[in-house]
Amino acid sequence: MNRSIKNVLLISVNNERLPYPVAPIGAAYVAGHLIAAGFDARILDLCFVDDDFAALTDEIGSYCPDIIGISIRNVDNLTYNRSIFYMPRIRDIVKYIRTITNVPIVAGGSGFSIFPEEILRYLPLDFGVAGEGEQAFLSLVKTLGNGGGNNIDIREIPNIAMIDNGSFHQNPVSYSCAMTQPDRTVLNNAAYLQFGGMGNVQSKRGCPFKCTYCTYPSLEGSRLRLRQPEEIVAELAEMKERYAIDYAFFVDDIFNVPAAHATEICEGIIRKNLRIKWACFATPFSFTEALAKLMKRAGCSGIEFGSDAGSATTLDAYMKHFTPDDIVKASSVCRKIDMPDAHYIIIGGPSENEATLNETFKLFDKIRPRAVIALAGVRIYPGTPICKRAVEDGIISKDKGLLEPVFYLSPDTPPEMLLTRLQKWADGRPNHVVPALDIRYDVSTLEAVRKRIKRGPMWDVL
Ligand code: B12
Ligand code: SF4
Repeated sequence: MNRSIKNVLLISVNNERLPYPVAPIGAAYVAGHLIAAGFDARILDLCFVDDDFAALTDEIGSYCPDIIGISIRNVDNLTYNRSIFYMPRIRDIVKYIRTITNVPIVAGGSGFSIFPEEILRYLPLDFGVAGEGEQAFLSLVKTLGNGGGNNIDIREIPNIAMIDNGSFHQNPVSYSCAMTQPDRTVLNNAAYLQFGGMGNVQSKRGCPFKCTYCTYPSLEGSRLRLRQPEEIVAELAEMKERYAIDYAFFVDDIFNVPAAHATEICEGIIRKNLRIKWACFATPFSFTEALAKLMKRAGCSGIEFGSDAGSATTLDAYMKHFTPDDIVKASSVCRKIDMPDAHYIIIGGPSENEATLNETFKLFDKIRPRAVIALAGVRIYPGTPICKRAVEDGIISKDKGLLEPVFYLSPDTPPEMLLTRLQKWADGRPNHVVPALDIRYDVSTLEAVRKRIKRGPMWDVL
C-alpha cells in the first residue's frame, strides 16, 4: 500500500438538469477501482448543491484529500441557438480548489477526453486522463503517491495527458479496461432516482460505426467490448435490491448491436424475473421484431433511435449505416408491439437543403413515432470527418478553436430559415421536442413532468 496518498476525492462538476440529472457513473467506476486497490475514495457531487464553493470548502476541509480528480462530463449542451458552455464555471471551481489546497488536481471524463489539450490549457490542472479512467488514474495515483518509487514513468501510463514546459503531451490512448461495474456506494442514488427518474448501467463499450460527427468511437474505441450478460443481470438485480432503482438507462452507445449480446441480456432479465424497467439507445439498422419483443418482455419501456434524418442524401452525408427504409421499419416494429420510440434527428447538417429537409419532415410525419427530438446544426468536434468538411466548406478556419461550441450549419439552410421551418413543423405536433426553440425542453416543464411521472426519460409522456 502506498505511503503518501491515501484519500482520493473525485469531484463531479456536472450540474445540468436537462433532460434530467444523470448519475456520474464514470466517476463511480474510477472510485471503485481505487477502493478495490486499497485507497479511500469518495465523490463530491455538485449536481444538487446550491453553493459550489461552500461544498468544496466543507468537503476538502473535512476529508483532507491527498489528490483530487475532477470529472468533466459535459463541455457544453450541444444545443445550437441555446448553447450553454459549462467550462467557465468549471474553471472557477478548479481555481477555487487551488486557493484551499495544493494537492495534485487531475481531470478526466468524456468532456475532458474530447478536448485534452484545450482543457489542460484552460484549467490550472496537473494532469489529465483522456479516455477510460479506471486503470490510468490508479496507476497515476500510485506513481505520484510513491514519488515515482514504483518505477512507473508517468509517460508510460496509457491515457495520461499533461502540459510539459508549455508543450502538450498525450500518452497513447488504450481501450482495454477490464469492464466490471461501478461502485454505487459512492453515488447519491436516491437523489438521482427522485430527480432523474432512473439509474444508469453499462453493458458494453465501443461503437464500430463511423458517423461523421461522432465522438463516441474515440471515447470508447471502435471495437466492441462486451460484459458478460449474467454480470449485467446481477448488477441490475443489485441496483433494485440495494438502492430501489427500478428504472435503468443503458448508457451503451448502441444497445441492439451486437444483437446476440442484447438478446442474452434480455433473456437473463426475463429468467431472473427482475421486474425492472429500462430504456436505451438503438440503431434502426437490423432492428428486428424478435429482438424488440424480447426487449419489451425484459422491461424495456423506451427506445431512443439515433435516426438523424429521413433523407437518404443527408444520411449518406452523415455516413450512417442505414437507410430511411430502416427507420420506417424500426418505427413500425415499435408501433406494432406498442413500444415507445423516440428518434433523434439532426437537421441543417452537411448536404442539407430545402429538398432534403422536406424529405426528413415527411418521413417522420409518416411514421409518427412517440417522440421526435430535433436538433439543429451539428456540433463540430476535433478530429471528426465533419470537422474536415467544415474547413472545406468554409464554415470554420483550419485552426479554429472548438472548445467553445461551434456548429456546422449547411450553407443551403441558413439559421433563420432552419429555425422557422422547425418551429412550423413542431407546431401542432405534440410529439416533437426542439431544444433549439425551448419546445417541450426547458427545466421548469421537465421538472414539473418529473413530479408527475416518477420514472423514465419523459419524452414518452410529453
Ligand atoms: C448515455 C449518455 C446520455 C444519456 C444519459 C442517460 C443516463 N440516465 O445516464 C442522456 C441521453 C440523458 C444524455 C444526455 C446528455 N448528454 Co450525453 N451521453 C451519453 C453517453 C453515450 C454515455 C455516457 C456514460 O454514461 N458513459 C459511461 C461512463 C462509464 O463513461 P464516462 O462517464 O465517460 O467515464 C469514464 C471516463 O470518462 C473516465 N472518467 C470519468 N470521470 C473521471 C474522473 C477522473 C478524475 C478520471 C481520471 C477519469 C474519469 O473514466 C470513466 C470510466 O472509464 C456519452 C457518450 C459516450 N460514449 O461517452 C454522451 C455524452 C456524455 N453526452 C454529452 C452531452 C453533451 C449530453 C447533454 C448535454 C446533451 C443534451 N443537451 O441533452 C445531456 C446532459 C445530461 C446531463 N444531465 O448531464 C456529451 C458530453 C461531451 C460534450 N460534448 O460536452 C457526450 C460525450 C456525447 C458527445 N456528444 O460527445 N447523455
Ligand atoms: S452516431 Fe451512434 S452509430 Fe454513429 S458512430 Fe456515433 S455512437 Fe456509433
